[in-house]
Amino acid sequence: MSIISDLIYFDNPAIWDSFGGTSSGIGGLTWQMFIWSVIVGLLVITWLIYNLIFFRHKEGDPEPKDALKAGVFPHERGDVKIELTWTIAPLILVSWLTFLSLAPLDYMWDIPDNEEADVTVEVTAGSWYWGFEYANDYEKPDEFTKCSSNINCLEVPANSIIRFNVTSVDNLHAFYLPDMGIKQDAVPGLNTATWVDTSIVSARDEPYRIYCTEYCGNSHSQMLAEIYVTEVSNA
Ligand SMILES: [Cu+2]
Repeated sequence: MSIISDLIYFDNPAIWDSFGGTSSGIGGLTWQMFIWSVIVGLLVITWLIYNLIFFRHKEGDPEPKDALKAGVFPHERGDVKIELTWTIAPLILVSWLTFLSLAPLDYMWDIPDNEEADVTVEVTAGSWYWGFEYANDYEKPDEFTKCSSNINCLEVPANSIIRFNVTSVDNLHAFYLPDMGIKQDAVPGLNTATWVDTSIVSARDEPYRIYCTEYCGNSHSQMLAEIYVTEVSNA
């Protein structure tokens, strides 16, 4: 697969797999964001170094007529072609990346409602803990044995759609599960929601980590919780 077609095609499972990802679509996007950042970065840095070296003022150089003067915009240096290029090229690039972002954003924002989700979890953030409560009289399967309390520990079934209703009892926090690619603000007085399909991660005995990713005071960095993804026979 050539680098050109990698840049053009949104769907690229092979490359996403090598990035340790979970979905071909989102992986294609991540790869594109990365490679375009490298290309733009290289162009800018090369251009900067070229200008630093070739336009450096040397001893004995005469003062040019378009020399920079404090407070005066050097109109003589204008170049319509360059101006148009660095306006239009980034515009096309940003429009393209925005277009690519629509599909994964739509996927993320298409949150299953309580009936569509296999499990709905009420997530309550407080300084500094995560509280979890199953909603809709969900009956905990017998296989769920890993959490001794519903503070800072959550167990969910594998291969299931989990909806999280998130809120906070005091100040801003943010519910963050990097392994599953989700993050949602926890705002006092506001009910936010997010969801995950647990088939994107493997069921295992060790937990996945949950972090707070909105600075919320002294013990923000210790505001950690665990989520276990457990194989359930009748899920
Ligand atoms: Cu925090």
